Amino acid sequence: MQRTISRALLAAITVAGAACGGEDGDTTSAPSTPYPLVDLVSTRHDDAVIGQAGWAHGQSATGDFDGDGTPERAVIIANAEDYRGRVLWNDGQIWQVYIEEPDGTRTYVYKQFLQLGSVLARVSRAEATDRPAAGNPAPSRILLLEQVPQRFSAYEVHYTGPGNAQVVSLLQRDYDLRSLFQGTPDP
Ligand SMILES: [Ca+2]
Repeated sequence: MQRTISRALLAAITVAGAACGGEDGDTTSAPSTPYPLVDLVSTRHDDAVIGQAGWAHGQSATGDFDGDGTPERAVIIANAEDYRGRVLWNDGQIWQVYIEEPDGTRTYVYKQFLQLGSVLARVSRAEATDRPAAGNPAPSRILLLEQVPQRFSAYEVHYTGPGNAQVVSLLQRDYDLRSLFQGTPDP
């Protein structure tokens, strides 16, 4: 079973900005954050999974992202080619990020084609203020750092269960990033 972020959520975001988007029957609660919500799941791209042919870039991390005491797996993949065990990058790749429950249910939070860009994913332990109640496990967060030659962005994923995830935009800023660091090893 595969689920993506509700399209109704995007409509609610468009109308209400960063405010709580509950007016369209959205049952998920907006994260308590001053940052705006964004929908980064493009419907142009079919769901892909780690290890799938043609998706040579795949990394995963475990964490309790919904705070229910059971770990899920977060996965980031890109449809880069593979040649003799080495990842071959083209000018552009589709990048996808999803959270997978132990039963295999996947919730996609990111699907984007990036031209000359990349996404770095990290798992963050939640701060104490994020704990829903004393004694409850604090949910981990997924941080996504996205860079393309003209923009640098940072996102935080809030996952509350299968089919329920929201992404807040911590930073989306236009830059000219074409001047690269050079050296060894090649980053
Ligand atoms: Ca969990």
